[in-house]
Amino acid sequence: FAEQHSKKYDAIVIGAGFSGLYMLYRLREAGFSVQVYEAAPDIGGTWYFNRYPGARCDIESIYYNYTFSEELLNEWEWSSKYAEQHEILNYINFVADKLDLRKDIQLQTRVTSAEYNEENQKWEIELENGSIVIATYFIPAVGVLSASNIPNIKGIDQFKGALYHTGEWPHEKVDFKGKRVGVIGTGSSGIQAIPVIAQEAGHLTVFQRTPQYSSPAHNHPLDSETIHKTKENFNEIRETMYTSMHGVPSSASTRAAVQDTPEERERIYEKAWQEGGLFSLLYTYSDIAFSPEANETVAQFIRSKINKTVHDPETAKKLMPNFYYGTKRPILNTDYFETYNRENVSLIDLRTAPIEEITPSGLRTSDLAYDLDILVFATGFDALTGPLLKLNIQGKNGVTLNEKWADGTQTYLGIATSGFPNMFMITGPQSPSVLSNMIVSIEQHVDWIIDCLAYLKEHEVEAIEANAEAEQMWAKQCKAIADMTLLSKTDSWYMGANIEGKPREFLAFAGGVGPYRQICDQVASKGYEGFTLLSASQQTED
Ligand code: NA7
Repeated sequence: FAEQHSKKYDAIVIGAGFSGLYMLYRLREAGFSVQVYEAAPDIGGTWYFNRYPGARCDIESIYYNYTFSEELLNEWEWSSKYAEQHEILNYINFVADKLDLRKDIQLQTRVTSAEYNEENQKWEIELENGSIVIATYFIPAVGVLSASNIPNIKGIDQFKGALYHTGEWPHEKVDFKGKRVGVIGTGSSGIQAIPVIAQEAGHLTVFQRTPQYSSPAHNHPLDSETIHKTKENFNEIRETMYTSMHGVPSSASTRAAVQDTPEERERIYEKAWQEGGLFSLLYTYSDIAFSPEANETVAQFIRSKINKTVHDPETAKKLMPNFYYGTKRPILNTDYFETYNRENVSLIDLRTAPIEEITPSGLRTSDLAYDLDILVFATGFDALTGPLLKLNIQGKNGVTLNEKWADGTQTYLGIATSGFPNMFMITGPQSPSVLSNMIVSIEQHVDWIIDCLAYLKEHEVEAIEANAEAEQMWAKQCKAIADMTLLSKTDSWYMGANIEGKPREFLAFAGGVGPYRQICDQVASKGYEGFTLLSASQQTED
């Protein structure tokens, strides 16, 4: 039935954020028929949903844009060093209009399942209204931080006030004026939102479980000279981003922290602190990401900054982070620690008194009750695997992705997974995406996928599938690299540690954006080594 009556495309892409839009553009340019489905009422993905107060990108705006088109680069101008959510969303809309992308995007259309039909080697994708569409290639471009995590706290449905999650922020302005506001969570989202909410709220209570390292963003309007210079030199800048560790045009020093005196280290850390880049402190020395001793020197530097900023010693003590610096994504802030000096802000340490219950009038920890009008969950996401597992994907032999990944994630290059032919993930788990400037990773994945599809077409290949051995090797490699660093020694969402019952494993490739690109290119140049290619005549090539 599905085969006869359904719409058919070469490719179906799910999601109209940065990755889905670029995938659509490249597929169309390469002559493939393509349809994008987006659950939201409009395009933008992450930047459509994360419109909480203070939301902005932690990568410098001049590097946080598509790099594939000179025209787009030249026509767009960012207003500040770190762009706000609404400006990034404007940029996405500008690109969509410029490239005439909307005509192939169906909005407000949630994909409810996707099933691989082994007989005809096609994907059957079911939409919320029950209709089925058919595609040769299935490309989930669903992002890595799009499945909001609202912890299952007792009584959560009883709350009579307004309840929000930062990742699903409403379009209407939330009025905090004079209100008693509670924020749960002090990750990147909480740290961005807290200073802005504090300026308006009657009283803000921050419920903190784990104190975080954070350094000042020193955000400022961009001057025309910086913009001009960036545009003029973009070819070289792009090359440096592509071959870098994190997708930005800077890199770590080759000097070890232990080689310097404490005074010299202090001078170097202070300079990085004043510069304000996301990776500035991490890049001061070569051994910060690897050596506990070196790491402690920068951790101590940040703690002393917190101490100097926060007036009340008790509050300062509660704000002291004590995990390895850089093993969670570094956080830039604007007046975050200063906010705790305000009269209308209080900090509750959930490590000494955990939340026991949400009540109709607020929240109760093990020792006190708090009356609240508004409760903001800045509690993060079921990162990386969460958005994919929500899609109900079924591959060969009736095996679902949820079954396959129940005990651990298995991918090849973070792009494909065995048993799911012709499915390509953009910025999937076990790729460097979350450790990088996301757009650089997105473009690299999309470009690789397009080259792969062109190859398949040229060689009359019907189906491509990752080999189980190749993905086992890839998982081992991801783990080995993470274990060489301090990354896997901290409970973070990179480790799946923020979601109850999620397998504990390092979910990214930590070897760097540049080396990863080389590996992917090598795989392609060897005729897609590690994949099985099934040709039209059912001949298997390797
Ligand atoms: P994060 O970084 O996952 O932060 C979530 C915060 O919420 C973090 O402080 C958590 O504490 C806290 N949290 C989560 N669940 C609970 C419960 N049940 N009780 C109390 N506190 C809780 O998410 P963000 O949205 O801030 O940032 C995600 C990424 O977006 C970020 O890395 C950037 O790349 C952009 P915990 O640390 O788990 O103790």
